[in-house]
Amino acid sequence: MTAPFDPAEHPHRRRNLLTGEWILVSPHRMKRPWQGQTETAPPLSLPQYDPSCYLCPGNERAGGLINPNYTHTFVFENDFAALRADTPDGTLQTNRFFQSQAETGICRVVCFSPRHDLTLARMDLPDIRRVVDLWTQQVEELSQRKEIGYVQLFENRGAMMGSSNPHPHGQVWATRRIPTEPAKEDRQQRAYLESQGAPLLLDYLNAELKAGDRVVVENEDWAAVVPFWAVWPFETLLLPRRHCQHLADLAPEERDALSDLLRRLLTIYDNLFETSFPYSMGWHGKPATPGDHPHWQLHAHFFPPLLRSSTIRKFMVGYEMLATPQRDLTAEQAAQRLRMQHQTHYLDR
Ligand code: H2U
Ligand code: ZN
Repeated sequence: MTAPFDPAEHPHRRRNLLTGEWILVSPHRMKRPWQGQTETAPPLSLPQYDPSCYLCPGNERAGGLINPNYTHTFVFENDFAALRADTPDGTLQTNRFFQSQAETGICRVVCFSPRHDLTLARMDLPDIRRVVDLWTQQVEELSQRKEIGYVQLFENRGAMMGSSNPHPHGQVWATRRIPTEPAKEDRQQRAYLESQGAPLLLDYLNAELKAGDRVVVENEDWAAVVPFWAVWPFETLLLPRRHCQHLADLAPEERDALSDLLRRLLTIYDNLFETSFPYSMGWHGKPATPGDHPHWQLHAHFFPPLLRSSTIRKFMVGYEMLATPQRDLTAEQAAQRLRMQHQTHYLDR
């Protein structure tokens, strides 16, 4: 006789409600040996100012412009922008096989701090709050432009995630059209509101808080969970408890609470493998297209690549590329590992 189904032991599929896509969970595979590639851990200490860094105050950037001697945050137009505001509009191709469209947009780089050696996890709360304010102000300003349909804020942190520079920074890409991932979330959230009469992610968060086993950290206004459908080993989803459609909806206290939650979550991440934890993170909120978007709930995704240590990462290859994303460690096991971490940074202990 076989034992009854146990999600902590047996392979199963889980559905990502935000995309409508399925992922595969294979908990029994965690014990397999690893003889593959290992990564180089980030350097242990960096200088506070690096004369060769193109983001440090007063330095010359690759495009030849000089950064001001900024004291907190600093935003500039990306010198190698992927999109331009002045690209002529129009559908280039409507051929059945060769379809293309002109796309316009604005790309900016946002420096979180003048200090070359810091990360968001290592910054003081008032300075993290300044970053939250900066993100908010970028979303507000860019969403008001009639030629912008979506504002994507993101951060690539660490060489492993392709970040070009350790100086704490993120990016903003604002586009005419809604990009692929937010468009999937738009469809899923809209369908849920239409059928259930409430925003999907508000109902989802309440269900997660009730279940408890995927919650990582929370405060009065925010919670971070390893989503039920997480693909990356230590992926998290950060959600406000109240219905907020985008960053500009947050009250001042909610921005403070967000700064607190970010600091705690990122400290937990750094403590997990005692390293400056790499990730790609970004905010998803309501599009800037005309009309109301009551189905939208603001959230941030954190996608960290590390699996077992500061030098062993998960690869999204083979089956993931050709069939469906797969993970070994369950979301519940990952959340438990994260919850066990100190909320004081290992470098401060
Ligand atoms: P990462 O977030 O992946 O590190 O990228 C940093 C961005 O900074 C990248 O998009 C831009 C690059 O185009 N950049 C400038 O705009 N000016 C520079 O002098 C170097 C890098
Ligand atoms: Zn720097």
